[in-house]
Amino acid sequence: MTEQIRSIKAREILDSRGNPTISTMVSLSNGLRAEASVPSGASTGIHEAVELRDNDPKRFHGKGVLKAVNNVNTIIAPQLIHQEVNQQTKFDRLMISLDGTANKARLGANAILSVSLAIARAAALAQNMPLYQYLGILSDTPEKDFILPKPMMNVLNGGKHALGSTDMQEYMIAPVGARSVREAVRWGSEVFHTLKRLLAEADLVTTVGDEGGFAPHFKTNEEPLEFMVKAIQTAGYRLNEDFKIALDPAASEFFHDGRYHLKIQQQVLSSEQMIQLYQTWIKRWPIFSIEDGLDEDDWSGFTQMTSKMGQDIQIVGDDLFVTNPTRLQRGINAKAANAILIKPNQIGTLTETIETINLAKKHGFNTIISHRSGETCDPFIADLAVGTAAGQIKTGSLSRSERIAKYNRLMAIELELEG
Ligand code: 2PG
Ligand code: MG
Repeated sequence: MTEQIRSIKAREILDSRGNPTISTMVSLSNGLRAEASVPSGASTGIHEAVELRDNDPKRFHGKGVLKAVNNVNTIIAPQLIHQEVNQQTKFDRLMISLDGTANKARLGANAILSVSLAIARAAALAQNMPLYQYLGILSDTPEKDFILPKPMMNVLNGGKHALGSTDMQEYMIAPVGARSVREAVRWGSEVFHTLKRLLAEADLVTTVGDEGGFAPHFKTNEEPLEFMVKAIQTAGYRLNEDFKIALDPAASEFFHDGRYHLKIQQQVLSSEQMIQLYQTWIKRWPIFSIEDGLDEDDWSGFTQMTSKMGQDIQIVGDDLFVTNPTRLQRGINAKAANAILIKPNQIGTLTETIETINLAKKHGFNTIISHRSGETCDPFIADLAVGTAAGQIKTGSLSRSERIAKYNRLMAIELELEG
């Protein structure tokens, strides 16, 4: 027996880009309260569950979320109150059926997820348990398997997260040789600040993009790689042993009419040519992971890329899979990747998120828990990464509090687990 839910109340808040998003508070019969908020993407996959927005041009340029808030307060809440809080799967299934659509278009995946996450946090609190421990129970992850995730840190932002920069969206450093999250964060921060100095010395701007990485006007999509390598070495670290590089081109954003359009170099490439480009890159730079290297519906391209490069590097599906077990199963069958990015708001409930993680693991896919480009300071994904033993996390650069909140939470969990 755990506590009963006394009330569920949603409200509109702002995300890190200053756009509205939803936050939900669950109160329990013993007075405990837990809140969770939902992030929002910019390079969203077309197969993601629906983020319900008001489309009322008089408020927030149509981006208000009062409909989603109202759906929580008037449709979802009455169904859940007075019930024991510790029933995550039942509540998630109930919300899915209340919604009744395939992509959560009626109630909104943002509305549903805010309740789903707040319920989990409240249930953990009611049992006097850290959130990651409760998520371990929900995902059938034994505590002895808990691991701190290896981070991928997005130090150079482009694409939709920093207009005017590179075609490709994310250039990440991964401190693979660090022995703890504390060490990974320190190393990352040192390289980040070294990179800032190198950019300034080259007369490039050092303002940051949506995920806290720098976003200068590079002349090519390769130039960022040169700067990263130089920053890693100048900060006193070794390529490969200490740091590797990960990329998220978010290729759906520059895929039109069946071709990949790399604007800053005025190139128009086919799938095969994109794969060739990545092959030359992985020979030249210590790249160990490429996410969404191709368009979200370029299944045959992904299969080709995985057969050519999947032995050497991690091929990650983000927009390709949208944290959806059905799309992931298709990818497993087609050998279209060997890793999946996990974003709870792409699918809309915690239960489905965990199902997708477990399906991926069962088939030997790596799992990377991820933030969105529009975030809040809610560090839920840090606990999710530990409690599901995901292995990796992607939560932005070494600046901006909504990114740092996740690193700080991971460092706290690490200390707690060390005892
Ligand atoms: C991505 C994400 C997060 P967005 O493509 O992986 O980095 O971006 O949230 O804009 O979809
Ligand atoms: Mg991505």
